[in-house]
Amino acid sequence: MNLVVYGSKPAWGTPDFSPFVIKLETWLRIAGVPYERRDGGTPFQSPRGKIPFVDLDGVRMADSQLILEEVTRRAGVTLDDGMTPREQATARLVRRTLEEGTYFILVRQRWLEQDGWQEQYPAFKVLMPAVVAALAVPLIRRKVRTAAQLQGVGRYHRDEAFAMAAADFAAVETLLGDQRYLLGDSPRSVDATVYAFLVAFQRHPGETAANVAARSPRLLAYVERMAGRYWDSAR
Ligand SMILES: N[C@@H](CCC(=O)N[C@@H](CS)C(=O)NCC(=O)O)C(=O)O
Repeated sequence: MNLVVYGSKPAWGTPDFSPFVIKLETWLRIAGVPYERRDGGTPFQSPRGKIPFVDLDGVRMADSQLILEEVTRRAGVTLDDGMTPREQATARLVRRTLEEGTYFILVRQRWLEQDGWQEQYPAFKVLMPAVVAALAVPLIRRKVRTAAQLQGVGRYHRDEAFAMAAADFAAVETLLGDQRYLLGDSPRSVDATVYAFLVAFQRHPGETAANVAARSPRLLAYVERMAGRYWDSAR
């Protein structure tokens, strides 16, 4: 199997701007599936208009979850074998909470809050030539603002939004308890998502309630454990 993963670029001491790229790469590392990583992927090159996307045996496909499910089939990955129905349900709900809920609070922090934007703009604009950035970045930001309104995260007060993400991380922390990984002694697929969103909030320079909750001693220790095992510890 030949697999090329396209991400954007590392940011804030994490492997990628996009938590979904971090998720996919972390999952491939947990599963022991070799891949080649390429920086500079853009939504315009992706069949679903989002990153990550991959070339899997020469066929381009997108969506971190659909990619990992296809890789699981092709490579015979057994990472989630033997999980009880209750563990499967927990994993699904945690994954979708972080990816479809908490994610939009991350987007809001980076793109729509003044303090977040001061960090985001200089880091993001270098992804493209300066003339393109001057035109494209305001357009992307307007699109993000509209998306935040439609999705709903843009309709909360700032403190309400960050309190929701903080509560998501508190729930993850409760499930984790004293275990090494979310569901016990060994990592499962869901740990790739948990790691991605925790590392994104932990290492972003922001100081919102969400960043603070993600940086609890137990969640910091979890990320260090994952990073030490699957990434060089700098990331
Ligand atoms: N469900 C997708 C979500 C991917 C996603 O939202 N990627 C963002 C970056 S974090 C993106 O490419 N956004 C560009 C856009 O929406 O135009 C996955 O799991 O891959």
